[in-house]
Formats: sequence, C-alpha cells, structure tokens
Amino acid sequence: MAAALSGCGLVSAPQSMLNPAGPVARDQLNLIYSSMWVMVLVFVVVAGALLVILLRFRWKGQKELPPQWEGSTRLELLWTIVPFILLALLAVGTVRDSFVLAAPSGKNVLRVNVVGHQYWWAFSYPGTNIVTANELHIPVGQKVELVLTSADVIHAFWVPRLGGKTALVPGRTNIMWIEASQPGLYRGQCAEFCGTGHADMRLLVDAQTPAKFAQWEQEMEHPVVQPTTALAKEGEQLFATESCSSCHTIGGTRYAGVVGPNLTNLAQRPMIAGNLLPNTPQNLAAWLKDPQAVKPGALMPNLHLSPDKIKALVAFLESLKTPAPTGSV
Ligand code: HEC
Ligand SMILES: [Cu+2]
Repeated sequence: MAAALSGCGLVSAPQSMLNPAGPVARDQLNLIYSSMWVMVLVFVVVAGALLVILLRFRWKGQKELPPQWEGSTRLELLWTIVPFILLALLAVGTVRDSFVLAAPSGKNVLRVNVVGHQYWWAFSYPGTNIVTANELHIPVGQKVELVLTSADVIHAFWVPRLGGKTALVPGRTNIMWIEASQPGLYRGQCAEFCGTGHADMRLLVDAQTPAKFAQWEQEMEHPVVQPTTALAKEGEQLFATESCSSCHTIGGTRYAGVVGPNLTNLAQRPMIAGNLLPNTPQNLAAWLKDPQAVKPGALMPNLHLSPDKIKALVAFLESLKTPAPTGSV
C-alpha cells in the first residue's frame, strides 16, 4: 500500500492536493496532517502498549490469575480523559477551518457563478457580460467566491491544488472560495459521477497577475469578430444556417444560443471539449465531424457536416480572438 500510495506524492503531479497552491488548499492540507499526527500518536501508543503487554505478561505456567483491573477508577478515568483531550484538539482545528472556509471574508472578493452541465463548465462574472466555458480566469492573490449550481444533475467542482470539492446541486446554490498564490494553470475536474462523459468533464483555472487578468476581462467584454478570409466569412454564415447559433453564443455577434458553451474568443483558449483536446484546427475539425467519437457521451449532436463546411467553420472559429489593445501590459 505504501508503495502504491507514494505515487500520489509526486510534487510534479498536476492534480495533487499534497501540493497546495493557495491558502484554502494549504489550510485543508494542514488539517489533514494535524489529524494524521494525532492518529499516529494514538496508533503508536496503543500498538506499543499491546506489544509490551503481550510480551511481558504472557502466561508462563502460573497457577493463579493475575490481579484484575476491571472497575479500576484510575484506568477508567485515564482512557476517558485522554481521548477526550485528543478529540478536543481535533475539534479546535476543524471548527476554526470550517468557519474560515465557509465563505470568503473581506471586501476585495471576486465573485464567479459556476454552472455544471453534462459534461462541461460555464463560468460567468456578475456585473459584466463575460461568460466562458471550462476555463476559469482568476487574478492571483485575490479571494474568489464561487457560487455553484447545476443545469441538470449533481456535479462536483474540484481543483485539487486550490481547494477541496464542493457539490453543484440542481435547484440549490453552494458556495466555496479559492485563491491562487502564484500565476499558473491549475487542472481540475468534476468529482461526482454525472453520466457517460463524466471522466471528460475537466476544467482549467488560469491564475493571472492582476494586470493580465484585467486585460483578459477587457478582451472578453469587448470581443472583436472580424473574419478576414473568404473561407472564414463563409464559416460565419454557416454558423447560423447549420444551427450552431441555436446552441452557442459568440460575443460580438448576434449569435446567442445558451445550450452549449459560450464560444467568445474561442481561438484564445488552449483547450476544447472540456479540456480534453488542445485547441488546434485538426481537433476542431474532428470535433465538428463527430463530437461523440471525440468525447463519448458529449451532448452536442453530430450534424453530419460536409468536409467543406467543416473547413469553413474551423476557419471562422480560428478567427475568434480579440487582439490585445495596443499600449496595454
Ligand atoms: C443542440 C445544441 C448544439 C448545436 C446545434 C451545436 N452545438 Fe456545439 N456544443 C454543444 C454542447 C452541449 C457542447 C459541449 C460538449 C462537451 O464539451 O461535452 C458543444 C461544444 C462545442 C465546441 C467546443 C467548445 C468548448 O469550449 O470546448 C465547439 C467548438 C462547438 N460546440 C462548435 C459548434 C459548431 C460550429 C456548431 C454548428 C456546426 C455546433 N457547435 C452546434 C451543443 C451544440
Ligand atoms: Cu461529473
């Protein structure tokens, strides 16, 4: 068991809660460690006493019974009071952390609404028009309150290096918060079985410096959609005629479907399909040809598009990026 579990200790493992990257995950790990040390202490004392008793007091042919301890007030008190103290120690840390982790404190808290869908994530930023899929952008060093709910079945939000999991329940809102101490990409995934595509319901947290985050907000608030080639322009038309627009929104266009992921600035995202595939023209084409072949259980229908239409649509999707405004960081 020790050999197998040591695989979880890799510092380079991208989804290891043993390698926390923010205060929430660190507090939770410290709580686990402190409980573990209390348990190690109990184990060592009890197992040690058992060994000593077995060896020292074993039967060596004596005729009469040894002295009996049943009903000894001293011993009864000892093994009532010692566990009480140990449990009280565990309770102090647990209760303190439960309050700290229940809701973020302070004024400078960024709020993000998270909706779980079979098998992708929607993130929206209240007070803005920003909606994105599977890629949560946050500024480093700031508490981020996640308001979690579900569009269909129960899911669970889990980014191990930033914090423990919380369920997304239809008809309810749950709250958790995370904070990243260092810029970086943190991987996560749904942690509650939600159907065929559950294993591929992944997400990426992009923790950015405040300046980079502000720039990203700008690009998402004011997306520019300007397909330049004839092929991409044809793809823009096909987006409406092939019914894509009935499910997908693209900021900066009149397309406003809300069934599938928001595709605003899609070309700037590193991954597609619930962070299953790198965002390349080849992968986009494979996705449009047959979504279920790429991601089993995916709820985007196979639209049986011709290769020419796929080419045009990919060219259009590839054009969905908003160049950084000049003079910014
Ligand atoms: C009936 C609704 C529906 C229609 C019509 C539809 N899609 Fe989708 N689309 C979805 C859903 C749902 C997903 C999410 C699948 C998943 O990741 O599990 C998706 C995912 C995608 C993605 C990946 C997005 C991401 O963030 O990972 C792209 C790109 C995409 N669709 C493009 C298109 C294009 C182009 C068309 C038209 C040819 C189209 N879709 C038609 C529902 C639809
Ligand atoms: Cu799931």
